[in-house]
Amino acid sequence: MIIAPHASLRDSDPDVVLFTVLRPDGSADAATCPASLTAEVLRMAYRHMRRLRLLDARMVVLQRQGRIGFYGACTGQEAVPIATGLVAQKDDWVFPALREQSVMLVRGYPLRAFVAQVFGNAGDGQKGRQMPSHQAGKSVHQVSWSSCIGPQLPHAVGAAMAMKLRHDACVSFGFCGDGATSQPDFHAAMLFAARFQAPVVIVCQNNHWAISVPTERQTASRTIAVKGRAYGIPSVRVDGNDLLAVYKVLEDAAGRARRGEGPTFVEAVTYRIGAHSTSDDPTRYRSDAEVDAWKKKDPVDRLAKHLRFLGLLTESDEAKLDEELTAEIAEAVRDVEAMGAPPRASLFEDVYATVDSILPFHLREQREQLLALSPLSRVEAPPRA
Ligand SMILES: Cc1ncc(C[n+]2csc(CCOP(=O)(O)OP(=O)(O)O)c2C)c(N)n1
Repeated sequence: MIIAPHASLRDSDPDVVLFTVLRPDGSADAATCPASLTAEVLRMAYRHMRRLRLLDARMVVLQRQGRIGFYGACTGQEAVPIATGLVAQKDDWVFPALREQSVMLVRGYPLRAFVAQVFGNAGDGQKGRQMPSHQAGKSVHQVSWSSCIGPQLPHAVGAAMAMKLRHDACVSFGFCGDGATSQPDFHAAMLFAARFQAPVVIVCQNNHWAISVPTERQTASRTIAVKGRAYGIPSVRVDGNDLLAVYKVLEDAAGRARRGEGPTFVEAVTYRIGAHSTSDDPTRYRSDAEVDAWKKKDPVDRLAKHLRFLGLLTESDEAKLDEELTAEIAEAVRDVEAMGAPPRASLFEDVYATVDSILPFHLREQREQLLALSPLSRVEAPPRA
């Protein structure tokens, strides 16, 4: 089992023990702090955490202003996607659930293309076909967030099996929320990953709520991590708001997968500070007191405190960074919002390998009809019978 006798473990019961590295005073446990988290990586991690925090906030405002249709923020859960982006290597693959879209930003996906996906316009690599926030990026090996809860896990395990069969030293990262662990897909993925020792890291972000259903109503298991142990997968329960701890656990898990030692299951204990999505009002099912208690454990604040403790960040650095990131996001939004809709003809692309030679005659006809419409024409719906 990965669950190991670290000095910072708070409870000797392996079902509930929570791995942490950061201490309340901002220092880190030297015995467990990963050596690869150099000052440079820590600074980069903080930059990505702040950028994501500001980006999510901006996108939620745009939705409220009616400028985008939908957004799924991960406020309060930034440590897991940012640590994943830092740990993942170029050829690894990422299969996100609802809170990990930003992994691709850490892996070099352009901010403008990311924002354009939310607008679904001509700058969107998915040509406006996916729901906003359901990001995907082939260049950074990230598969789309699935609206259905759970299927990305069998996909992640399947991709891992392909890597194994091809003897690629790559890792597949699959994500889910606590609610998704009640889905059959979760169990199929865990069973298969364990039985065939797939090089996969399955991460459950336990943010305590599946929309309005609290975790204690979701499952009778004592923790989520114990479910991995039942399948015979080394499992670890980590403080999901402690970037250093999450990084360490993911780095170890990816190393195991790369060395052919099989899957790891991670329960990252965290909290969704904001709404489930812009379609949700969490004040209807949870108390302000609960939210306020978790705000005190904010992952971005905790990393900032650590950087201040190490002398790597001052108040003026923080202000300057926020100013710079806010301007970067504002510029991206301004540029993207000015883009037009995706070209009409793009509707007919991507289903057939080469559009002109293989597109069936009826679709060719429809494409010609669509292209013949003047730019401002609207296709009128037929009158109701
Ligand atoms: C198969 C399926 N069932 C139900 C839904 C509706 N739904 C969307 S998100 C969600 C909750 C997901 O909770 P969790 O897995 O804990 O992830 P979180 O949103 O907390 O990150 C539900 C039930 C869905 N999208 N797909």
